[in-house]
Amino acid sequence: MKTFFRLLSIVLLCLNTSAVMAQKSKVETASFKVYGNCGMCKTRIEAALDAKGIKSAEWNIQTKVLEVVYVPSKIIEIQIHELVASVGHDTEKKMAVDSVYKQLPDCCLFRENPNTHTD
Ligand SMILES: [Cu+2]
Repeated sequence: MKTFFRLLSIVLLCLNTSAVMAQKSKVETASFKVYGNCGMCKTRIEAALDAKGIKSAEWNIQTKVLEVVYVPSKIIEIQIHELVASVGHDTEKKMAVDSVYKQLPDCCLFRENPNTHTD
C-alpha cells in the first residue's frame, strides 16, 4: 500500500509539472494597426518589440497591421502598444509622445505625410 501511494504521488507530481509547463509555453497573437510609412518604420517598430515575452513581431507596410506573438504570462497587450509608442509610432490604443515622434526622420512622419513610400 505504501508503494501505491508513493507511485500515486509521483504521478500527481508529473501531471502538475506538465500542467505548469503547458501554461508557461502558452502564446497568444495580437494584431492591431500601427501608423508608419516605410521600411525604416518597419525596422524601428519590430526592433522595439525585441523584448521579454515577445516571440515574434511583424509589421506590414501596406496594411499597417502589426502581428505579435507573445507569452501572456510575461507581457500584456497594452505593454506591446506602449513599446511601439515609445519609439515614436502611434497605435490604436497608444499615441507616441510628440517629443519622440518629432525626432523621426522626415519620411517617417506619418501624421503629416501618411503617403510617403507607398508606391
Ligand atoms: Cu519610416
